[in-house]
Amino acid sequence: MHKVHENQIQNALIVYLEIASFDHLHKIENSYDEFKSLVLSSGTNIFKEIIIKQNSPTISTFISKGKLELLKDIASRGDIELVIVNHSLSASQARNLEKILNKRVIDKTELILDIFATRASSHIGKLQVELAQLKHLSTRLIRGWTHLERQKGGIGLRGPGETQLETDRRLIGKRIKRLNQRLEKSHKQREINRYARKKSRNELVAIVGYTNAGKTTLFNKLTESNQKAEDQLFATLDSVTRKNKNPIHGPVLFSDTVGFISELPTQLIESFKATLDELKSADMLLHVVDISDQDYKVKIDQVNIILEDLGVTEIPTLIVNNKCDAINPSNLKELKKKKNDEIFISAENDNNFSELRLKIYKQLFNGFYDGWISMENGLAKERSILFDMGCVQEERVSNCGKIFANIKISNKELDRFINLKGFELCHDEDILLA
Ligand SMILES: Nc1nc2c(ncn2[C@@H]2O[C@H](COP(=O)(O)OP(=O)(O)OP(=O)(O)O)[C@@H](O)[C@H]2O)c(=O)[nH]1
Ligand SMILES: [Mg+2]
Repeated sequence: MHKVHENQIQNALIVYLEIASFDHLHKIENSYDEFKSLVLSSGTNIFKEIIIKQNSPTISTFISKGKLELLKDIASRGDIELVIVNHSLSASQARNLEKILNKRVIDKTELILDIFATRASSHIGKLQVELAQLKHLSTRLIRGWTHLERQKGGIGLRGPGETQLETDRRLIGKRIKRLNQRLEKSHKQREINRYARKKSRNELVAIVGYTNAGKTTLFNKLTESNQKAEDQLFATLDSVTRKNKNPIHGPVLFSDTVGFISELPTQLIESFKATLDELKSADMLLHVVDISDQDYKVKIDQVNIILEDLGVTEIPTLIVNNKCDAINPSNLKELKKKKNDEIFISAENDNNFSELRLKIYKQLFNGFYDGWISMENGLAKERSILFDMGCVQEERVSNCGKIFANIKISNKELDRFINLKGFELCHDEDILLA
């Protein structure tokens, strides 16, 4: 499989193709800015970049013949080691381009796969990326990809009498099977963890959104964590789940997830599906949007498409418009007026997330009870649960041993106690009488 940068940084010619016949959406999906961010995130050195305007893609090489001559000329100069194209190419298009340019050609899918490959750090993440890479590779093999033939010996032993291609395909098939088995095992463990969470009554809030929207920055603030947040695409690959640090808000876990991108390679979605399956068990989604991005609307749609694909559209979702510091105040005012059921924050500069937290807790716990309760002295166990939960703000004991406690608790949690014999909500006056 291609590795754009295994040890050393490679010099790339990046080719940005603007296709006039593509519709608006398709153009944004392949925007120059996003493409450049992807290339930079992969750690490749942009040796030269070229913008090509073309009416429509050609079948055999995507790039038109005339432009290809020009490109060939540029690619043959200097120290260019590979050519990166801002579209997804078919196997034969990529192969034909490589033949003509005599350079390795990386398309958008491979670029994303490569970024994932270098970012994956957990056991499960690495397996998922390898699986996606192999699946991608096998589609290329089926159509007669010749890369492996060039790196003979790289992939393993060869059976007698078989062609290189058949052997490669068989070995890849085997490896895919083994990876699937190992992944299944890891996911079983995760399922057990998920079950434990349900049992412990923790609510799960998953943070989702387009890559680079600020998910990790928000996650860090909400959970006082220190995950890597960077101005890079796909800084986060592995989901991380942490407990909320604000105790009065009840037992909430926040989960930071891998960012989405338009045209996320299908092999990646498939491989990550099991991890993303965790989203299904979330009680709420925070969809983080970079509101300072001029293409934010398209990106919201792209994220929604993926959420739909993952089957999580039923989960209550709150749109969190982030990076409000980066847009002009009058625009912000307008946007707030238009989207009054959404939240506007700056995860980086603004520590005051009280409105956000309030919305979350309202959704999860159906609001709060903040007041006095009384408990007969037989309810010692319940009393200690309330203390453990950090709900008790003040406590008084009457002469006859009845306990009065001033608690702040979510209505959902309160439900556990409300029907117990000897447990009652009371008014402040009752306390005075006690
Ligand atoms: N101006 C501004 N920048 C922000 C804000 N929040 C995050 N950023 C920046 O946006 C970049 C991406 O932030 P991350 O938190 O890594 O974004 P992410 O959504 O986790 O990205 P991936 O994990 O790569 O998908 C970083 O450079 C952050 O510093 C904000 O409120 N305002
Ligand atoms: Mg992140």
